[in-house]
Amino acid sequence: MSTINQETFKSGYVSIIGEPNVGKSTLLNGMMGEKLAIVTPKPQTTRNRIMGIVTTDCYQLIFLDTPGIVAPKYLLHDEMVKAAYRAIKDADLIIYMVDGSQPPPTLEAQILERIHETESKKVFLVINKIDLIEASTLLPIIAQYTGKYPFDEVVPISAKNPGDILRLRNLIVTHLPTGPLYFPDDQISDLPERFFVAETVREKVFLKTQQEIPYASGVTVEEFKHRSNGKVYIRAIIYIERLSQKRILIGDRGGMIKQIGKLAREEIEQFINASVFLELQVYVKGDWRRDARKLKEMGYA
Ligand SMILES: Nc1nc2c(ncn2[C@@H]2O[C@H](COP(=O)(O)OP(=O)(O)O)[C@@H](O)[C@H]2O)c(=O)[nH]1
Ligand SMILES: [Mg+2]
Repeated sequence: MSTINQETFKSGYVSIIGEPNVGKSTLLNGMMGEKLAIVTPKPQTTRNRIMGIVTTDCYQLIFLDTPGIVAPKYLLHDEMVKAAYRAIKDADLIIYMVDGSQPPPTLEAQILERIHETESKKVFLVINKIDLIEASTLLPIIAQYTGKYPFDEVVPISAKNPGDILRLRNLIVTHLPTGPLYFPDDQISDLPERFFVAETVREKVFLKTQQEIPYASGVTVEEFKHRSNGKVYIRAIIYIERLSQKRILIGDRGGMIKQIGKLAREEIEQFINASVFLELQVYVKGDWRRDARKLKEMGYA
């Protein structure tokens, strides 16, 4: 891109907030046209605020995907909820996302109060997953929400439908002020490659394991080296809380960890566009989710 027309160029921060599993990360990925945030059918997949930047000749949108708002049980949850509320503080536009196929969220009143406190310029209600409901039920669902807050727009979508994403994107742009290019036009995030590598490994753990294990695991990337043969050598550690969980994660003759490693490697190769040697190690680190220092080490605080 050459130069922007400063009189007409629009830009702003758009924060996506809501309860777990409503489709916030799916929306971010849809807006980006590529996968930045990991997505799984399990709630509480996202643990950090994730920035995705979309730049065209006419606008720059800086999306912030956030962890779902929950009633905290661990210090990790505390940090996740704090990260979500921090992300809406300075937003130019807040997207409050709900799942149209589910009853109204339980923490709705709290979330709306926090949105109100931010005095954020614009607030959209995005009702997601409308592919799962009958068209005739949509109007009553909209009515259910609009009485509770003076939303600037109410937008029913399916975050998996590119047409809906485009419609929402255009609507966002019309509500944003003119503004500067905050980031270089080729930058897609403020997070380092290592972060996305760790997240990809964590996603595969989420997808391949059950019950407590996904939630009891955290991933750090210890080494990330470009070798002279063109390959990238990556060593990552999966932290888990108990020895019994470690056994399951490693699996019979290492079968589980091999599967996780293979799925993660294939995706990392696509993301960084190089062939990768991925080494995964599993360490037991009891109660890391309640330990402030360990959360810091893992990048969650
Ligand atoms: N049917 C349907 N599923 C969706 C839609 N958007 C997201 N999902 C699914 O809902 C689950 C949670 O999505 P995710 O983006 O991780 O939600 P988040 O926790 O709010 O970030 C995943 O299994 C998604 O594939 C949608 O529009 N329709
Ligand atoms: Mg998410």
